[in-house]
Amino acid sequence: MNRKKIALIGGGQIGGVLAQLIAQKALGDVVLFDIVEDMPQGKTLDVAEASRIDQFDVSLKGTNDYKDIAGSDIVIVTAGLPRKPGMSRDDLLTTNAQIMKQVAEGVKENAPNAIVIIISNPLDAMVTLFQKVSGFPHNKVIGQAGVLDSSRFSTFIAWELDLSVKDVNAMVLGGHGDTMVPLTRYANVNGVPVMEMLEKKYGDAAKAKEVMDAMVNRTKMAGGEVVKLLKTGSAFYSPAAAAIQMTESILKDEKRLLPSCVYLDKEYGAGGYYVGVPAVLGENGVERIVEVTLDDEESAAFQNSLNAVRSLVADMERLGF
Ligand code: A3D
Repeated sequence: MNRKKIALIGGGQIGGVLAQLIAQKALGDVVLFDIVEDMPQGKTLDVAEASRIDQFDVSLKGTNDYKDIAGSDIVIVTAGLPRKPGMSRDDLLTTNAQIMKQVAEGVKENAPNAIVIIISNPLDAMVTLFQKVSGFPHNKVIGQAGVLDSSRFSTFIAWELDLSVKDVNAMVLGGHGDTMVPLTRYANVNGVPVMEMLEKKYGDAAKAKEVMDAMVNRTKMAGGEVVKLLKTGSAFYSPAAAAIQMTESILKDEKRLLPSCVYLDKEYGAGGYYVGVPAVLGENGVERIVEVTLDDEESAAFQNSLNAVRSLVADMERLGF
């Protein structure tokens, strides 16, 4: 059997949706790992029992044993605590760093050739830590944040302009926190600049800017908006959908240009940090990093976000990770 194998580390809210989406899209066989006994076995059984209805033949296995992830082509990590109302992503640092260290050791030992997508927060620090502990090549350790943040931004633009989100192209760069950088100047609807459409709608450049600023702020706070409403956890449908888009691009070698948390050395003057920028994702993981031309204001915002990532990583190192 030549099916791809996808291991999901963490069988909570996002892990469960990931298993279902992978099955429905028949992307490959699924192994769902969690430390909680029986739960991943129960979730995969539940998803598998929809196979007749959804017409898929992939196998699904729940497990508490890392050995079952052997031979995985892709590993998606959601292990870790989600936010509660009032918490920032960075508040999760100590607990999730301990978990991520264990996960990196388990993946290194059992699936050394996998390409890894991290979703656990605080995202930029968790990707950094996974790569450090596993020693995997940088092109094979990627964080998911930008695809989701960009989808949120695109959704708000579509609602504002009252048109299909399918035609909206908008990208968010930077770290996955309040300093993220939605690129307003590049945002367009099938090539037509969003700013131009807003100016026509309101007949006033100042009002158009005000509306765009509000969408930018909502994008930055979008994760917290969901946390506040859910009260018991954070977003899970949309982060899972985002990681699936990245997974598909890698497994099918689509080479899509997706905003991803990737390792930057000389690019963007980052000097050895993981942060969100557009990257081509294909069968080798990160195949290319695309440097967007930023004006002074965008560049300052990106540097500010990079500094936030630097200080988060420094905090993590001070904690001994
Ligand atoms: P949740 O439903 O709590 O699932 C996390 C799972 O991790 C639980 O089932 C735990 O049992 C499991 N777990 C804990 N410790 C370990 C361990 N050592 N090994 C393996 N599994 C373990 O959370 P969730 O699925 O809602 O969110 C998962 C993570 O994703 C959290 O850190 C969130 O903050 C993060 N998240 C990121 C984004 C991004 O866009 C980056 C969006 C939403 C959530």
